[in-house]
Amino acid sequence: MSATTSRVHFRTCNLCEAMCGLRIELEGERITAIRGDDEDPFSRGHVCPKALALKDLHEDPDRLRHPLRRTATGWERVSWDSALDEAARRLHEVQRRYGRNSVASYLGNPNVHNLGSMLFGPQLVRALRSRNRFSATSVDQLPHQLVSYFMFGHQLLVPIPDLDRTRFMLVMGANPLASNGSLMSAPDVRARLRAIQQRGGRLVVVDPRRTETAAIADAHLFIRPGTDALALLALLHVVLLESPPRPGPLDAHLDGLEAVRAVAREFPPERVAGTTGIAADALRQLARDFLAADGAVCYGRMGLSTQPFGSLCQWLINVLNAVTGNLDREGGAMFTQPAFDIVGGPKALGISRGSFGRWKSRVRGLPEFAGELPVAVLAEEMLTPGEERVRALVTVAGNPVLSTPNGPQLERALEGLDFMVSIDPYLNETTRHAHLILPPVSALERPHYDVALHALAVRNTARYAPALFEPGKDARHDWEIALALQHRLDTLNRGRPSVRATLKHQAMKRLGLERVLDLGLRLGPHGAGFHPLKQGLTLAKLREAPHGVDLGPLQPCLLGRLRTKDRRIHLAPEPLLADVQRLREAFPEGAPAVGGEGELLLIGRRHLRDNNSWLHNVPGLLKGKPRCTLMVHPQDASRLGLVDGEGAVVSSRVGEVTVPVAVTDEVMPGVVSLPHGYGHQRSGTRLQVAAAHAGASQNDLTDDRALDAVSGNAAFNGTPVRVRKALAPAPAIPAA
Ligand SMILES: Nc1nc2c(c(=O)[nH]1)N[C@H]1C(S)=C(S)[C@@H](COP(=O)(O)OP(=O)(O)OC[C@H]3O[C@@H](n4cnc5c(=O)[nH]c(N)nc54)[C@H](O)[C@@H]3O)O[C@H]1N2
Ligand SMILES: Nc1nc2c(c(=O)[nH]1)N[C@H]1C(S)=C(S)[C@@H](COP(=O)(O)OP(=O)(O)OC[C@H]3O[C@@H](n4cnc5c(=O)[nH]c(N)nc54)[C@H](O)[C@@H]3O)O[C@H]1N2
Ligand code: SF4
Ligand SMILES: [Mo]
Repeated sequence: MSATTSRVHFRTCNLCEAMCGLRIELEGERITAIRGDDEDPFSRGHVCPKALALKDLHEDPDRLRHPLRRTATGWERVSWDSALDEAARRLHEVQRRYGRNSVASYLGNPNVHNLGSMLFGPQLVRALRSRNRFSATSVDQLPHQLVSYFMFGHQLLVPIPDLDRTRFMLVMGANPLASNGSLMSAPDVRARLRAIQQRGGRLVVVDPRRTETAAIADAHLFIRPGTDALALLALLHVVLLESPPRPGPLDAHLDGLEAVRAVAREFPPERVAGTTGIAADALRQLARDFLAADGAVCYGRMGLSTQPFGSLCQWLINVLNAVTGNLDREGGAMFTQPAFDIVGGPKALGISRGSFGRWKSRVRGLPEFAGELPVAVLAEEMLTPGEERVRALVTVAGNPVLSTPNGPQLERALEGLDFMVSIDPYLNETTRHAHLILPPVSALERPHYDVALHALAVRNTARYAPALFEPGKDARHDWEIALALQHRLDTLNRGRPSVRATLKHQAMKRLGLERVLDLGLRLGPHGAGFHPLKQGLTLAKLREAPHGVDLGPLQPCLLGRLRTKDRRIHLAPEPLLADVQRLREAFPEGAPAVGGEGELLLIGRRHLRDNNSWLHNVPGLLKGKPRCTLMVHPQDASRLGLVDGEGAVVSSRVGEVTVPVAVTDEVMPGVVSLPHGYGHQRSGTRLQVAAAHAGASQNDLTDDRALDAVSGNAAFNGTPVRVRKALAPAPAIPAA
């Protein structure tokens, strides 16, 4: 019998945006507990049930540990060298035959939570030299970035609610109690929202569903999906035309106020009440309460970004915060100053301030933003014949079959590709179409620092953790895979090996992650620079502070960080102003905004125990009642003959799914809600647990033609659907 030693390891949870500090207890190499780290100054001991999944994911027998190569009969294990050589050679061959743009890339959400991918991923994409770059950005927060680029001159100068000091928070289309906050990293968001009320402030939620967040709010207003831009214009109408001006710290730096006022003039609350479903009095009161508060902030997330007027919504939110004097002010919408500054940071990171329309997608002519095209066009770029048709794909930490609109069409397109390689730890709905799968180490085998999320947090903090486990000898980090593939592609593109390039590659490899991070920390706003005696952050200092370092509350800083060429804040960027015409046409005066005859509007939802598509192989998170149900209002249910717990067939322009019904007045009449990220019934995957809790994919219904017209972001929310009673019972979803 050998005595095992116990030890404790501290790290940050990488699963959602909240960055909770974890205290992981081990006996030898076995994890015995994962708890919240009480000494983390930011998360103060908070965790959610997903934290435990880090252990399950690490130990998951389905998680791939070696590169796999597809054969006629299944999958075979191959060596890293042969997999990387083959991947580079085949991508290069496709590009040589059909042109650079015939290879596309798709980067999924977990890249953002991965230090190595943040620092080394962009270089792999660059080595592909293709205009067909895609990512989860365009099914998520693209409107925020586009609007920040237009208004503040940098796509990542995204205003963050000053949650801990605000006295009035208007939440539109976000459900932080389930999502734990997004573009608002805030561990224990429930306590932080409650604290607003405890200091005498108010929380108001505008959502077509009475969500978990709405349930703790002081007021909840139902809104018809897709009509938020109208409601925001009405709020601006009251603020700009019916109320005395409220001076703000940035007034002298705002351009375009008159243009905004002219638009707002057209939309008094009475003009939008019928369409939005919010009474004129309620809108007027909301605007006045917002104005009266000493520090107010309007915050809108997925429900506003992923709808047909996503960019208008995010723009009008920034305008509302600015004209009420709440932009860049304590208690309002502020800008984080992270230790590793991706806005002011080194260009080498590959994060540009943004760009718009430098090229267009081949088939539909949608504009690029910051070097990427909207992923809603990916399938058509593969399926539509012609020069530069996409014939090969690289996916990195993405599951677009389940996460992008019209998933089934994308599946058909993937089947027709000449070549596909996926950097991913799972054989799932997307990677099953790959020829090669290159699995990285698990999250516990890598060092962690949240380059992206520290930059979007409600407080300036920094926290670093070394790897908990040594990766196996034959395991590769995401960044190592990216760098190795990039080097091979560069060599093939050059046509001959180059001593200089090889030396550079070796230098990068040796330099490694941690030295790049140290450099970023030293050069950042809280950094020590290179002066040995200067106080300030270095990686060494973060290593000495395993619970993280508190760098204080957000500070007004916009004027110093503004990146517009004229150093002004642009309240009325032309492309957004112009899009108001589309809004007028979509909702003429007096128009009710329900779907067409017999149609219901489908919206999404998140649950605390899900995380997009990829935590469904963790048994502990699937306990309890099945969650992939269609919420239907009792009135609609009785009209359509739908019964709680029985099946319904939901159909849209692009597809059909059968799901169990949950009858509830949580959703407003005319609206149905289904979560995304399910649909694990597809054959040929290696996800034993998920397959037994398959559910149906919401993106078998969402439409690749439904977009926010300005940015090209997917408009998942408000998909018109028809619902009928299923004749056969819904496929059984066994409880765990
Ligand atoms: N547990 C869990 N946490 C997560 C995730 C997860 O899958 N599970 N995903 C993570 C990711 S990638 C992200 S981006 C964030 C997202 O974070 P959130 O945006 O907070 O998450 P959602 O739950 O999608 O919230 C969107 C809300 O918009 C509402 N809505 C839908 N349509 C409309 C509309 O037209 N108008 C208005 N006003 N509201 C509308 C929906 O009812 C829903 O309540 O969550 C992150 N955190
Ligand atoms: N209908 C609808 N669709 C949506 C949404 C919605 O609200 N409604 N939400 C959208 C949003 S906000 C987002 S962010 C997207 C997410 O879209 P995606 O990023 O495409 O999908 P995920 O489900 O997050 O899948 C993540 C993939 O990364 C892999 N992975 C996990 N960790 C790592 C890692 O460390 N390294 C590597 N290489 N791979 C890893 C997983 O195995 C999985 O294959 O979905 C979007 N889709
Ligand atoms: S809230 Fe997010 S960061 Fe915190 S433990 Fe849960 S999944 Fe991890
Ligand atoms: Mo997301």
